[in-house]
Amino acid sequence: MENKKIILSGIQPTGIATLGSYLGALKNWAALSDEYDCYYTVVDMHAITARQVPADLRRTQYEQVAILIACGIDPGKNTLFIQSHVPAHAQLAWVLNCYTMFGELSRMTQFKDKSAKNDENINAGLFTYPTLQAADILLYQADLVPVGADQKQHVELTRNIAVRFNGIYGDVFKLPEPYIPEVGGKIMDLQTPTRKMSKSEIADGGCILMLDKPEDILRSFKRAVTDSETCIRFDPDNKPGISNLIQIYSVCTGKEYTDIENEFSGKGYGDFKPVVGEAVIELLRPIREETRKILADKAYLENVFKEGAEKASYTANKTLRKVYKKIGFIDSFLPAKAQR
Ligand code: ATP
Ligand code: LTN
Repeated sequence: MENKKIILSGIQPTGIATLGSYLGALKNWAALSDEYDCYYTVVDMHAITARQVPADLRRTQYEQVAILIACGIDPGKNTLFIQSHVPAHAQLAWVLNCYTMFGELSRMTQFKDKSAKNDENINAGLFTYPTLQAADILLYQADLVPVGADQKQHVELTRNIAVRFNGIYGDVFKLPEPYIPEVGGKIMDLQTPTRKMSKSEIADGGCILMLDKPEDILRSFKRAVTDSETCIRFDPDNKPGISNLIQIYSVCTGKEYTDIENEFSGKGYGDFKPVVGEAVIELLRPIREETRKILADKAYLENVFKEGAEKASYTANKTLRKVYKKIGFIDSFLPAKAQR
């Protein structure tokens, strides 16, 4: 355990995770979980940067943790926890805010996109969202951060903050690397294939959620927007819809793009779309069934939350104590050492 490299990643409990989140991030979370010492967190504090219905937020946190376990992440071997259960995240985020520049945060594309979409609620939390994410990562001295391509900029900012802090105080933080899959790093919406598939845009059927029923998944794939040609060829600039389907089929089956093009040469979109839909259904079926079983045992999940928070706090408080000491806060008022 001690010599393994460390992974941290997070997912927002703002709804059921999408097929995009699964292929871009969660699939890797599970694949890496035997080889690394993994900390996976459900980031409720990030979620409230957009207005949430409290009862829905509470429910989706249970669902999200159940989905992670159903994906193959064993809470006995990894640390699975809810962000707000470990106060060190908020504490380090405040410190890091004082080492992050206004200009840096203004350049974050996620902030620009989200504030453009919701100009009624451009709150300070949405602006400083990346410093809380940096705290998530740096508290655990993570080597790797498995995420989708959209999060690369936030991991780069995290490195910049860490370099700045280390430059002043010595080696406090390890510099993390993003881990983004070559295929699947950016799954596009099935109705608007020039836009990332996202759970905040589920209205038009272009988004597949991990717990969707097989018949709904198949219907969404049959209706996927393509182009006016007929040939199945990977060309994201000119054929974004069909290229997205090829990408999805490739991650589901492990087949190369050229093999897929050959397999479907001479066949039409009407043949290809349901085959991709079926591959996704089979990929998600065991996860959906297992999630339902896990969700039936609330006491088990609450025990996972509790043990996860204890394990995470132990590591997080070690880093926080070091940071507080370096910046000149007085030791004796630091949080008591957590027991492991
Ligand atoms: P929202 O759309 O509400 O902002 P999201 O779906 O982008 O949320 P999360 O569910 O918190 O955000 O993302 C969890 C992980 O999944 C992140 O690592 C993110 O990069 C990845 N991810 C999300 N959507 C996609 C996608 N369409 N393709 C690949 N990876 C994705
Ligand atoms: N910002 C990410 C979620 C997130 C995260 C993290 C990812 C919060 N903290 C730490 C990796 C590491 C998102 O919007 N998907």
